[in-house]
Amino acid sequence: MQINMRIPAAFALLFLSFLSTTMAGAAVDVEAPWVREAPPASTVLAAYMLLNNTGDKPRTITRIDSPDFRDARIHRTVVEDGVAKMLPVEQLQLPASGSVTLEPGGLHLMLFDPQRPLRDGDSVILLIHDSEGDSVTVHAPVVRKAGGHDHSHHH
Ligand SMILES: [Cu+2]
Repeated sequence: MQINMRIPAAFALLFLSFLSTTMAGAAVDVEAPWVREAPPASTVLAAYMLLNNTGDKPRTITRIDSPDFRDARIHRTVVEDGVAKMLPVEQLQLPASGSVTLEPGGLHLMLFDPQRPLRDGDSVILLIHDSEGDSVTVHAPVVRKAGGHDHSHHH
């Protein structure tokens, strides 16, 4: 009797995991998200990731935000006359079956005023919203890495 009771539950779980996989496939898929650990005095951090559009229609990322920070903005680093500048990016276009990379020295997510001190090994939540009204929740590890100081420039 106990076994008979458990089998439907197992099938329900299988069905639920199938559903969530299907729903994730309809939206944007995020690979290798990470947040660069900032110096202790810094209140600005940068996050990087690979955004994949698994669908056959273009998608637009309209906003990325985080409950772990007061604010978050997508930026692009450009070098003009040998000086690195960061420009706001209002929207990120993902071509059909294409991807966009946020990486040091290029596109990145700027994270302002963490709600708690964040050190290497911690994890933060990022919410990626798109023009279809879908959103993806991502757990991004905080990593200590040298170089590519996107967060240390003027704001
Ligand atoms: Cu920036």
